[in-house]
Amino acid sequence: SSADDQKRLSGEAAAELVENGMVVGLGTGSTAAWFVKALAARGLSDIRGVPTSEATANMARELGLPLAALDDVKTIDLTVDGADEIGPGLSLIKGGGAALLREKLVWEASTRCVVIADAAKKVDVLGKFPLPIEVVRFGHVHTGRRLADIAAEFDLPPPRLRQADRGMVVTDGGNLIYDMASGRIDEPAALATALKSVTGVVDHGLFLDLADEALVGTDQGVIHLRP
Ligand code: DER
Repeated sequence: SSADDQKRLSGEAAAELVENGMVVGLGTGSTAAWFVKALAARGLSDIRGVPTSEATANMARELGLPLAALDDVKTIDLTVDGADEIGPGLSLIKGGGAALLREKLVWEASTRCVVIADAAKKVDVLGKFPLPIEVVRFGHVHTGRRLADIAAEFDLPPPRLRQADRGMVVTDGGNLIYDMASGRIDEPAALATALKSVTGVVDHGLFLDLADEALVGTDQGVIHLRP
């Protein structure tokens, strides 16, 4: 099956986890879009969705899913979201879609977080996918230099400002993204701590000890992973 088929299978499997009455965190990206679509198709009468991006909010609204703002709910029962890489212990790299800050805030408010993905996302060690780092716009070139110093401590090349065809990528929160190419991240926890200590860094795409389980679409159907 193709990667898109595998994404759809995992998204549809995750939609079955939702029960009426739940507050559901709605992830961002192409895999999460399959989940949102499948959830809307269930037509549950009493759920509320908390979107992790404007893109997901727009899609959910078009599909008639009732939404709530994160601060309007006490807790989120279940969040379903994609990932760029799924590593050991369900450690993740996220942020390919530049939504990592709202995603991480929704995840941390959730009782249960389920990752959905196609088989290619599962890796033995994190880091083939460049690590996204969210940076405030003010003085970002100087922040970028401080990030380069951190990268050098981990023998990694200097992170690069993420550009799209119309210039810098700006997140829903008005921040910028620097991507840190690595090849492999042997000490994700140490790198996460080092990045958060840099003035101007808001957060990064390492999601460590946040995923409770993963539903991965494969050629043999959906496999269920736990940390
Ligand atoms: O940006 C994100 O964190 C997305 O969840 C991303 O990691 C997965 O996007 P995809 O489902 O389109 O591959």
